[in-house]
Amino acid sequence: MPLDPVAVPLTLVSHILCPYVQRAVIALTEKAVPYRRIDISLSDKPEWFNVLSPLGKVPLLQVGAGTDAAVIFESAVILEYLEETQPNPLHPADPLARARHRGWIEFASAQLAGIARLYSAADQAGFDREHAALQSGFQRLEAELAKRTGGPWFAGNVFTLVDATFGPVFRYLDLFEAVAGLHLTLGLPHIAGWRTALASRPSVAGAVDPAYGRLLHETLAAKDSILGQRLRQAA
Ligand SMILES: N[C@@H](CCC(=O)N[C@@H](CS)C(=O)NCC(=O)O)C(=O)O
Repeated sequence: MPLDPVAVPLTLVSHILCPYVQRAVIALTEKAVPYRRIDISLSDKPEWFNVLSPLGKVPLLQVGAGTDAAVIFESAVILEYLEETQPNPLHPADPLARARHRGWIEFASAQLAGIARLYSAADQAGFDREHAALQSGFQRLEAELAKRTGGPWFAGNVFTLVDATFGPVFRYLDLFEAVAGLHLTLGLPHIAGWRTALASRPSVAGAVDPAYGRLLHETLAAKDSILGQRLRQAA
């Protein structure tokens, strides 16, 4: 039974650049669920956030209001909760397909972790290692996409949570390509088509603030890392 958002308000505690927040925003938008968003600073976390967040990470979904509100943490768990309580399913109905999709959501998280290691790598050897690992992950994803019938989405013609989780992954690649000349999905046509479709999906395009591109660029360029150096040189 879907929750009544008026009776049970939802609040997404967020950060302007966080890719894990974006997946929740995309799911909420696709499901047309009203919610309130609160952006916090992660370099100076508010005390109320430290109290609420067991892992000290965004996103958090607060369900309800005031002292009775429940807190859900971990983006994949938030997606599952929204799936179980809100309309417009984004998981396949078939249990086997659903389990496979959960696996690919985990794969998206692994690629995000790899992207964070890539932009933080302080020496060339570490950068090259992370670059190769990410490329190999995208090749594996390409092989998976090649098996599907139809497109442009992960599961063919239906937009699912796997799409919601890869939109934020590919957003990083847009900056890496445009500014740092870094091409992680070159020669992978299925991913290329998927990226184009995701970039023009309103829920994906609208999941970030208009200042996102500039802020991401500034944040990564400030890093004492190989990629930070490249971005500073390109500025
Ligand atoms: N596994 C978590 C990852 C969330 C995460 O890493 N959030 C980052 C921002 S994108 C964060 O809050 N970092 C703050 C910190 O680690 O202190 C999820 O899926 O929700």
